Amino acid sequence: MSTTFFDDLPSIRFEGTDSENDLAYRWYDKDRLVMGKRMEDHLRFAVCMWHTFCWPGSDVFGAGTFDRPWHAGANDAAAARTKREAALAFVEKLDLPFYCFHDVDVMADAETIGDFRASFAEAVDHLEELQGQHGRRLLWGTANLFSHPRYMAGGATNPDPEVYAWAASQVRDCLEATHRLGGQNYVLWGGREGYETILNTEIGTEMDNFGRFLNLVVDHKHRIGFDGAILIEPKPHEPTKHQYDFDTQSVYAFLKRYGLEDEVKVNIEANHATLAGHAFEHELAMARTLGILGSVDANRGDPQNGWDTDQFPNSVEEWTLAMLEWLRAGGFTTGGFNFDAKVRRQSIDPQDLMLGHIGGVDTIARGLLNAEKLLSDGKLEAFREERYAGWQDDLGQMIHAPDTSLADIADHAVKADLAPQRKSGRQEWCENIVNRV
Ligand code: XUL
Ligand code: CO
Repeated sequence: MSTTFFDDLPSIRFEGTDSENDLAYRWYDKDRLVMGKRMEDHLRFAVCMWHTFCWPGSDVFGAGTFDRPWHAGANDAAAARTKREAALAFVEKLDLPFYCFHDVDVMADAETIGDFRASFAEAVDHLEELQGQHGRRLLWGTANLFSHPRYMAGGATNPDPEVYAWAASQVRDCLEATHRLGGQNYVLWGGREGYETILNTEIGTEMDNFGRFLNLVVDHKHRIGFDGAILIEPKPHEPTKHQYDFDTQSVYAFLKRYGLEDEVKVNIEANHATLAGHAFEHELAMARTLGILGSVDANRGDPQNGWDTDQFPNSVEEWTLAMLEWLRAGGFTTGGFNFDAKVRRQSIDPQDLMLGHIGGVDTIARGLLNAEKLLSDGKLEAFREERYAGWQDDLGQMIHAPDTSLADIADHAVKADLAPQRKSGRQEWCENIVNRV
């Protein structure tokens, strides 16, 4: 096929804030240097296959609304091929460097394990060709262990070891494909790695099985020489009532328990943070502090409802705060910002897909520039440093000295008759500083 679905759409370029063109970037100037690094290399944007090309615009009450040619009939080899061609051409038009996929997003439907492997292998051969043709790269691959009815009770936490073995086959193939396609990371999102009711669930068995699975994945990564990162994507619930990868702190506890804290990092999704009752920047700060910040899924929720709406980012305020944490963490090594986002169900034109990405890209680019300003002006950093300065003094040092006991510290307080002076936390001043940019 020589033409693709997106042929009528233009290529998107940076035109600056004075541009009247809807189909242009206003803030994302890929070659602009920010703290010594090109914007493109900082942000490492990726387009996701599943929402952008596979989801037909359906919801729990209604059928698909998008008329993409590959949705017309069965998801057979020809339809999957057309979809892959359209997808890579689209990413090139947006001039973004990466894309991401689940195994099932890129292949024809297949029921038996043999057919599944063959169909996926065919897709991977074709993707390798398309990556070269369009000059695009793979940010991460992942196996879908949640859509097929076989996974109704989970993949690696399924009570049935036969389902676990099926999951192992999908993950082995997808990890190897990711490696072969030059993928930078491999993601595991435990969509059904949790439970619906505690009444029928052995939490201990499920967590041990999940820990074993993750250890086997890490072992396989080393066996095949994949040097990308293995990432867990935290989410507290949806589709199941409770998911074991609840948030970054829970994932860290899980990794510690199964000896994986130096092997596995997190892929933080903005709306999953919201669902866990956290701010997006909280999850970034936590991952930075625990040393497990891997990558980011850049999609927001809706503050008025409690489900995973996966909308394109459009709050510069939210992204300024996020980028501040992200820059403090030193940015990405293997990770990137993946648009795990979908346009609304009434946004049926191909152009709407572009507008969603353009808005998201510009919002994040603007957040980056704001965070750069905040860091280079240094007021917030200086205030934080001053707030904790006591820990550099004698008492702070004594508290952390290896042979200091609780009694030593208590005796010091009594002997010195300590009467600590209260100091303002200056929250409103901090907020005003942020709002000034
Ligand atoms: C679901 C979600 C997934 C993962 C990949 O909420 O975010 O799409 O990003 O499985
Ligand atoms: Co995601």
